[in-house]
Amino acid sequence: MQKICVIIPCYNEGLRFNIEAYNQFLNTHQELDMCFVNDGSSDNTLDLLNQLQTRFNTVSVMNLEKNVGKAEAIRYAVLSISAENYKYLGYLDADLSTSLDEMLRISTFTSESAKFILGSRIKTLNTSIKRNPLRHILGRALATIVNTLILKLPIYDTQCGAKIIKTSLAKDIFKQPFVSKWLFDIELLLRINKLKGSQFCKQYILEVPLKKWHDNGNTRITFTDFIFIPIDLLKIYFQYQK
Ligand SMILES: Nc1nc2c(ncn2[C@@H]2O[C@H](COP(=O)(O)OP(=O)(O)O)[C@@H](O)[C@H]2O)c(=O)[nH]1
Ligand SMILES: [Mg+2]
Repeated sequence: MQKICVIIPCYNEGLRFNIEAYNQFLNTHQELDMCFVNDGSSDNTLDLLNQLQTRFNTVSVMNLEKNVGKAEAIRYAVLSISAENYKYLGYLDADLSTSLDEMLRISTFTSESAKFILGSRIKTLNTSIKRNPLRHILGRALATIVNTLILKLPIYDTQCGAKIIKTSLAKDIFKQPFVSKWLFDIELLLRINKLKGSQFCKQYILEVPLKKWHDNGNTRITFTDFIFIPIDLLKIYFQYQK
């Protein structure tokens, strides 16, 4: 089986990067390759990533001299990675709010009928989902707006930072730059809808409830980023109406 490559964008992760968790996982698992993208960090992030690259042949590091933001950093990697080497590409936040074990678990859901897999943060008796309450409320409001007015598909959680996409599909939907900085996951879904239609979305997009998601409470998103979310939503609305 061709392997999955997980892209991990990293911007000034020096203080919160849990290199031990990465070491432990990489020592015992070869199922996932990891491609770290240093997004123009001004701290020691690149050194930490290089340490992992030296230690493990399942790890590669891309380095962007200037900061371009999460969406564009992931887009750069998706377009750079050779489609011949991987059947699926994924992406994951560096803070491991979704753990590497959970990422491995959701990767087992890939199949001919699951071409776009979303980790979903659904809090139930049987899951351990720890989110900042304000972020949770804002997330639910965002999902409601997106479901009813923009995407018109009942996707519970578009914003969880853990996704896996069939490489050929990823190459298509990452081709163009994104209009939003933090809502690019919504743009990806809109692009699939536009390219393939809603029937395809219903058939091939799979939401997998995560068993565990713990916010590490140390967000890289700034207050200004939050202010721009309604503006980004409007940009997306008009961009994808065309
Ligand atoms: N804030 C920020 N994060 C970036 C940037 N480029 C890449 N990232 C990465 O995007 C991921 C998500 O960031 P995080 O702070 O965990 O977001 P949150 O969990 O939604 O609050 C992390 O892996 C960051 O290192 C950037 O320019 N700004
Ligand atoms: Mg985070």
